[in-house]
Amino acid sequence: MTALLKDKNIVVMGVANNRSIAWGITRSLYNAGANLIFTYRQERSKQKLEKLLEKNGIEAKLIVSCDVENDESIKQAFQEVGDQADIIHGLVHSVAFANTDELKGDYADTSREGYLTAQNISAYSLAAVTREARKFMTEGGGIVTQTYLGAERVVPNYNVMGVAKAALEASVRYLAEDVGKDGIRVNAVSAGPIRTLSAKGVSGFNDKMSVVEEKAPLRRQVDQDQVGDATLFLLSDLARGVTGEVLHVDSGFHIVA
Ligand code: NDP
Ligand code: N5H
Repeated sequence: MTALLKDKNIVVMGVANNRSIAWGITRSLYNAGANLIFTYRQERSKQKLEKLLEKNGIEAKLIVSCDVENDESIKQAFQEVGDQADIIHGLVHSVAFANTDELKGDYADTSREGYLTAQNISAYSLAAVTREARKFMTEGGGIVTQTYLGAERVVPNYNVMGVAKAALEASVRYLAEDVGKDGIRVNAVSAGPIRTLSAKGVSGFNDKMSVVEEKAPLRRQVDQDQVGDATLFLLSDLARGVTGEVLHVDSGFHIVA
């Protein structure tokens, strides 16, 4: 593939380990020639990331701490990125969180606190990071987040996260309007089920995976590399006419009744 992102500075948020969707995205962006900047929340994620980078011969331009629940942490992180990189050309938002006890049973039983936590980390954070990143996106660029079909349809157990993803997808559209005048595009990838650390242990995950193999037009699982390449497309100039869009990378599962 041609170096679609040669010399572009791209910030990647949400690598926890080698199974993370953000790690699949990292591989695609690296192969396309991008300079990579990473943010992490937990120290353990930073250590995993450093090992992965070393093992794969990838050099990060910068690795900074960023807890998206905290405005000051976001401000500091992007200020540091701006100081070191000067210009940001792209941003990958691949973070979400809900308490496990809210990811089962009735959505009606969601606590106020659990609802706010899911919205805070999984949806509001996209607006907050867009606000800070755009200050340094002086040459335009792309922002891509990760969503799931549970935003559009009732998927058992996804519950509070489905409502947070609906807010995230609406945010993609409102943010696209805000930053479009600066030549910045905002899009989402809606991936089919992929076994990651977040997905591990949540009830109903295995069933969701097998039904994709049975029913999706392509009759195969989705993997991190497919999401990585779609994210690369959305960040690159090939997608220069695309903004406010939700692109399904799900073997076509969402079109089937
Ligand atoms: P991972 O567990 O690998 O990644 C989740 C990431 O979220 C971790 O890196 C975690 O960082 C980060 N995170 C959580 N809370 C915060 C916070 N307050 N501040 C900063 N970072 C935070 O799982 P996935 O790769 O599966 O998830 C990535 C995205 O993909 C999510 O938005 C998810 O909803 C979405 N998605 C996943 C699908 C799947 O089947 N796996 C399908 C469709 C969408 P740390 O560990 O350092 O806390
Ligand atoms: C219908 C399904 C299966 C049921 C619902 C799953 C929802 C998962 C989303 C959230 C992000 C999972 C989550 O927050 C897990 C945490 O409570 C516990 N895990 C952690 O704290 C780990 C250590 C860290 C790294 O995780 C985070 N997030 O910080 C949906 C599936 C078919 C598809 C899917 C799994 C979608 C999705 O959005 O991830």
